[in-house]
Amino acid sequence: MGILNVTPDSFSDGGLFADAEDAVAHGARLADEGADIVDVGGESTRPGAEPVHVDEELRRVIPVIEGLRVSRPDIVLSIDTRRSLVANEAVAAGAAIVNDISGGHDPAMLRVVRDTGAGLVLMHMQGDPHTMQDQPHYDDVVAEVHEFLRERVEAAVFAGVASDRLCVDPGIGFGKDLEHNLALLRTIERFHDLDAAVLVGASRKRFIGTLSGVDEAASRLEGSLAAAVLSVAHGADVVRVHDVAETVRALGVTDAIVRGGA
Ligand code: 9MG
Repeated sequence: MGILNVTPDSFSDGGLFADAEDAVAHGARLADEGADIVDVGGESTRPGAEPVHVDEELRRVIPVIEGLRVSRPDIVLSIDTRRSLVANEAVAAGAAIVNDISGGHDPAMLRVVRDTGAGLVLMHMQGDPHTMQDQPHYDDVVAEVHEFLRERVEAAVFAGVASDRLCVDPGIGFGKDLEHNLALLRTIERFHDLDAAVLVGASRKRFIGTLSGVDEAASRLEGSLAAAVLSVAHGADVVRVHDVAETVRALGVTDAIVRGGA
């Protein structure tokens, strides 16, 4: 899954693709580099980010989804949003998947996904982007994140979303400190018993900068590759990344070693 942030303030590429035409061109480039899915987001979720008004979120993402649908109908698009209204409009415009970092917190989200037949990524987050890194706390991070996702999968299936349309995501960096992130990355296999695909998003995140000593987010390629490779080796089905070409090459080797997929 390639990341297409249409925001002025995302942590590693904020402002780069805020113009719809540039964003469409970048989305096409991500697909050409090997992304199976392009994830379009109009609200920054970096720690400390302020929420954006729904009209502004729609203004950012809908022209990009429409532009990609017309120019590149071959690309599978996902919409990165917490709002059912945005999800609904985005699916009508051409998105096939809803990537919801709140795990379906908006009461109408599961109904929108059911009615549109979209796929759904349910992610775990402690708190919200504005406050989530203010001393996150867990007694047992893996058990608590697993239980949250189990409950959200159950709620989605109860709401009528087909279980083969679901993906779960432990939410690396969302209300988690370094040790929480590492504990989750070491135990990715645990999430497979939830009967959904498993997605991991670690690309360029702060813990990678901390571990590799790289301050600038856009320069965290090597650490991001290490996280993607190990996530897939431990059973992740999807990795959400900025550096698609490099990740695809690294995962080709990973797949051959781990699964004999050469
Ligand atoms: C939008 N977004 C930012 N980080 C993410 C992650 O780790 N997972 C998912 N599903 N979405 C994310």
